[in-house]
Amino acid sequence: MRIFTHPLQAAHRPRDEFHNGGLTPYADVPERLALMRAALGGIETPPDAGMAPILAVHDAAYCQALQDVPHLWCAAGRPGDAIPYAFPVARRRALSLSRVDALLGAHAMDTVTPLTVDSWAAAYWSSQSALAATAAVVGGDRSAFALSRPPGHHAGRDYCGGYCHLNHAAVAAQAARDAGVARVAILDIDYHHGNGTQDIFWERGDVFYASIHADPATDFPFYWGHADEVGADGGAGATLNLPLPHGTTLDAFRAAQATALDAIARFGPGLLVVSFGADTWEGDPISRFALTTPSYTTLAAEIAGCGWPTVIVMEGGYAVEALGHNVASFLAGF
Ligand code: Q9C
Ligand code: ZN
Repeated sequence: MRIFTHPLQAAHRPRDEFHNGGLTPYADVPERLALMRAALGGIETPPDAGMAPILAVHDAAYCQALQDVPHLWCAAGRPGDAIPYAFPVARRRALSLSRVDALLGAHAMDTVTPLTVDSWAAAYWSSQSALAATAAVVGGDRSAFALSRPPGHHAGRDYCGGYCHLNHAAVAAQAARDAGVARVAILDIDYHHGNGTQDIFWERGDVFYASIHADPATDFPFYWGHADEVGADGGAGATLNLPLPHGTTLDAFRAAQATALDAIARFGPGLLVVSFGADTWEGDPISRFALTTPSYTTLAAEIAGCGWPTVIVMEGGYAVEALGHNVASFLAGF
């Protein structure tokens, strides 16, 4: 299986995230990439497919804000990384606001996703990795892996959040559509609900989104991923949410994945994008599921058994020392 990642993905290194009343060390450390690289062989650097496939999913002003905000932050003489503190929760609309806090808050959903001057390049190349993997699969490969980092599934068309800036899985799915694949499914098996991916395709019937995740009643992102969210308009019925409780082990996860795969089979995709997070692992420092390293081979084999051409995109997983083994275990199932 071809694997894509770019060295600039490691440049993004925020110091802290703000939650639970204070600053704590940022969980999405660049060492995640080094350990995944070490556990996998034959990694390729993606070609640069430019902005067009990113702008097919993301708002242009948002992409510009991601690039401008860290520089405006520095120019304002601010210490540390750029973290928003005010959010337009009511009557959100396009305003051209020059103050960095207003620009940032208008494009963010939380305070755990600081921006640095290197964030844009890391996110951009993570999307390019996803695009290279998609091109390989559209070109006839059975599967390919985008070693994306920072992750993507919490990012929406015009907002960042949950350590995510650009939604690589959405960029991959849209690129497959634009390459002529009529129906694309996304299976999201990160511990957290992929609110950004769901939001981007909420009203679309051509891209099916299924997610298995910790119940948002107890876990981030709280406001999305509840079982009654099924999409709307042309996308009504093309979103499937399967929340699970803390302590979930392989058997219950497998049953949920079987439900998701059945729904995807009924949808009939020409290509599958898997948003894969290893934060479902028993030792993950910010999560509460109990999958083991061998669990991932089992889950992946069941996905592979469905026979759809598959693009795998890396999302979360914060037990850094185990991450390489968990990713290698998942890819072994293919
Ligand atoms: N106790 C992804 O896995 N929660 N994002 C911070 C931790 C944010 C995770 C609080 C988790 C975001 C892609
Ligand atoms: Zn996650």
